Amino acid sequence: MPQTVFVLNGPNLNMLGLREPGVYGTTTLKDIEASVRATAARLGFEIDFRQSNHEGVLVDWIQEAREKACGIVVNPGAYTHTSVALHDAFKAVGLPVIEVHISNIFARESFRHHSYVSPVASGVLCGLGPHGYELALEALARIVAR
Ligand code: CA2
Repeated sequence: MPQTVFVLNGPNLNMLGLREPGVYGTTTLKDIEASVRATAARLGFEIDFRQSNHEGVLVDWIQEAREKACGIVVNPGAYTHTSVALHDAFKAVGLPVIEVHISNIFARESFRHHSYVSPVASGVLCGLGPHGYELALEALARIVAR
């Protein structure tokens, strides 16, 4: 039976490609979902791709992943820099987590330099644009095959 990866996206990522193309490019979240699904098909993963603007909904989905997924790819959006709740949820779920950021958060404002998610992630990809999502899946494939 194929293994499922949850690909979770946080606040405002539904706006990708529609605003601020100078920072985030012109690729939409739908485009990212399509490329993630193509990569997953090659790697033999099922994908559950979701976006929410609500912190508690993301916590619920992380807990749901415990029952349904072999790993999580997450772009937590701005909650990256604020959310102890996401930190605790990832720690509790005990699944491999790859954190993705489209932009290079270290080349931006100092408030983006700290992540509450990174200490509980298996790996972090940032600044590689939407391609980071595909690379995150590749990394997860290696981790779950161990
Ligand atoms: O670079 C990333 O992927 C971020 O996670 C994106 C977040 C930001 O808060 C993080 O610091 C870095 C913001 C996502 C909002 O995306 C928008 C896209 C278009 C228009 C407005 C927001």
